[in-house]
Amino acid sequence: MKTRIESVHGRRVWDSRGRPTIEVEVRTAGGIGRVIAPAGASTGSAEAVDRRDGGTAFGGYDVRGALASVDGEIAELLTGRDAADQAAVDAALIAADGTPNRSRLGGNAIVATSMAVAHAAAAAQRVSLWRHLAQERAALLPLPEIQIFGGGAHAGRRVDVQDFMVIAVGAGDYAQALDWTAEVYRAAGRLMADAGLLQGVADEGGWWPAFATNEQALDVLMRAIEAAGLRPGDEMAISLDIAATDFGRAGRYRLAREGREIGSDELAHLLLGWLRRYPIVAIEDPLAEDDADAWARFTAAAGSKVEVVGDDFICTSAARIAQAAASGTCNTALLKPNQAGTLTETKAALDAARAAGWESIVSARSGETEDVTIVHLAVGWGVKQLKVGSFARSERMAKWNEGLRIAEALGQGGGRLASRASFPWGR
Ligand code: 2PG
Ligand code: MG
Repeated sequence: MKTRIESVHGRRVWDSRGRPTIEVEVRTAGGIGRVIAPAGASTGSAEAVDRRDGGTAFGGYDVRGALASVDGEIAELLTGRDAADQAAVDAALIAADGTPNRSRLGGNAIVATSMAVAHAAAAAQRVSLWRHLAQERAALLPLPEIQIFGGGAHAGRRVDVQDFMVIAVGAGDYAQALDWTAEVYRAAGRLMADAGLLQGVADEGGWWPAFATNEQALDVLMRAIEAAGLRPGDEMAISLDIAATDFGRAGRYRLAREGREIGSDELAHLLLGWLRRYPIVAIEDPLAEDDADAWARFTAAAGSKVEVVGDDFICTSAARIAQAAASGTCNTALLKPNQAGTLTETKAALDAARAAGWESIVSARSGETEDVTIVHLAVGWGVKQLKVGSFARSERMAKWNEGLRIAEALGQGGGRLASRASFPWGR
């Protein structure tokens, strides 16, 4: 059997924040699968957790323990199994770990293994992972959601909002979406430098701003879109990740920039004001993960054309999505494989989102590497949107560039996107 797993090997490598992480290599007679685990900074409490060594070396972020899981228990567990049976592999990993949050073997060890197994199965068929996942389905490229400014936990809380992003809603294809975003990114950097507001780049490659308020960021973003020769709203829309779990608890939110604390309704009111004043089509984690009632009120008030995206709130969990759908707390799922734990659980979350009539966005983490697996997941599963951080730094560009390669392999020149009318804001 070409897909029989012959060996599983872990390797300690480094991520985009210069922290140790795990690469897993799965070998079958038919080919090799290799994946590097990413790592988040703004995390939800229901996520699968990475196993880190603690102590003083590398700030406690070392992964020798997780590495031992891969080379020891995990290798023993999977050797001889069929890499083509992803569900069985993932079930075995989950059962062997035995904890609800993967803390024993390590979420980092497990997610890299799970995805490396998928790559190995694809390699044995001599196809790329996206094609292996898409089977006969006609594949589309995902519409990119790209960060222009970084804030929150990714930029020393220089602004409260974590991601100020753009979505090229008027782009004709994937390549054009990247072209337009590149111009907006450049224009934003130039405007900020001219105004003395530029302090380098944040964790995901977005400009590290010295804005006085969150609104100033939105205003500069609008000017950057116009300076790039694009029509805000029509051609280039705005998307925000508030990442409110990072600065809110028990219905109270601390706006560090403005030095004040506000309640859930006040925060919702502030954000709804932005939705009226700026062409915002998606807003992620507008409230904290422990503020479900306020989420429901916000989502009802934001209306059906805005994607209200659950990240920390949902943690890529099928059960949490079903629950959130029943209570109307959001309408779009952010899908991060390392939050769910395995590929099978990530796909289950996508299926739950689809069953609820939600949109989905496949997402990278703030700690990334050259690994491009998530692009293959988005294309292979037919997910219409992809979030990877900014338009700088090679751990981000590797993923945007992989989309261009897939577009070419599909014979789609620029890379066909889902029709505008298939998105909530396009209806
Ligand atoms: C998020 C991600 C990516 P992190 O909050 O959506 O921007 O950040 O990986 O730190 O959770
Ligand atoms: Mg987020």
